[in-house]
Amino acid sequence: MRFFLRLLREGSGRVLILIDWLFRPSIVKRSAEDQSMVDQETKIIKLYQFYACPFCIKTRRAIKRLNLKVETRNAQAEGEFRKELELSGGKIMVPCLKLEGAVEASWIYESNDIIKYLDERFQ
Ligand SMILES: N[C@@H](CCC(=O)N[C@@H](CS)C(=O)NCC(=O)O)C(=O)O
Repeated sequence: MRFFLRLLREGSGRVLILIDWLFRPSIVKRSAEDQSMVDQETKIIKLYQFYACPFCIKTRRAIKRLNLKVETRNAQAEGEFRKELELSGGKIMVPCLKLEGAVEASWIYESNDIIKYLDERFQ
């Protein structure tokens, strides 16, 4: 059952990726100076995600729309990013946004909360 649910999610995710690609969002435009400030600010932001997860696709679309350079980290495959998400973020659920701080990082789960945070900060 779990396998079929995963298959369904992967399949629908790939269809969404195609739709997302066909209907690209209109992108926020900034002056070169403003964009450079935003690029500076987004250096500490990382998106932990799965490639074909519908919630991740929605979040990546918002990042694209807001014209943000946010590094994406694959948390699907076993490895350093998945482990970090579980141990430091608190659980394996994607998308999850990591905001690196001088002392510690904060982690935002839930696609709607991530998009709200990015919209409020960068729109
Ligand atoms: N309500 C969450 C749902 C996120 C969710 O269900 N993510 C799935 C992937 S599509 C997940 O992380 N599952 C954990 C796993 O597969 O290990 C959101 O909107 O971000």
